[in-house]
Amino acid sequence: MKLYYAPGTCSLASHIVLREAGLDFTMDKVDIATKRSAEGKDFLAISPNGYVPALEIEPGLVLTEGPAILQLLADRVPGAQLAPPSGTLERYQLQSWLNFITSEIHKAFSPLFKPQMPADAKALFVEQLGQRFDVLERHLARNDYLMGERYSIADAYLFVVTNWAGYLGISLDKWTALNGFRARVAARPAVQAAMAAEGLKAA
Ligand SMILES: N[C@@H](CCC(=O)N[C@@H](CS)C(=O)NCC(=O)O)C(=O)O
Repeated sequence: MKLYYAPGTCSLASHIVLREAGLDFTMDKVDIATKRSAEGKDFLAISPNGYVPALEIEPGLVLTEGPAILQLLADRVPGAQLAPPSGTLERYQLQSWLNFITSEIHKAFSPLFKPQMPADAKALFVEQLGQRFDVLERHLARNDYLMGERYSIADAYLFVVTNWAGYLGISLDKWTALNGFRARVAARPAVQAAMAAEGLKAA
């Protein structure tokens, strides 16, 4: 399998899970501005939306969309217990979290990286993020991880998107349970190895 990635972006969640699951993989770094990969590929021919992550499962077979990739990776190695089995209520709960992260958090952060976005629009997204963090805070005050006691692919994804607060100068200090969660995830060897491989500072 080959992961198309850009350092520190949402593709880091897939990278972490590849390592957590102990899968064999290679990586090709994508320049998301030019849509060229380090191996010289035209990324738009691989992933028509031009965004990472994209997972080449085998030559010519590519899966896009982070939450789908994360679930495929978890399902490839059931023994790693990174996602409950398909068809169970727990699996739907995991999908609920993945959807919450992707639509309510990931995509509220995205406009904050755009220089052309007006400051007052950015302030609205920061306010919305704060409301979502309040809900996460209450959940993580009672649970070590999103799914309760067991770490899952949703935790890797939440860790990655909340990491962006640091890049943007948004303080997470008031959300102490969220910070405790982030520290637990940051301490995982797979997370540290993935971040180091992408040239990122430890969270
Ligand atoms: N819906 C996609 C969104 C992926 C996405 O937003 N990727 C960002 C990095 S976090 C990206 O590659 N942006 C570059 C672009 O859109 O041109 C997913 O969930 O996988």
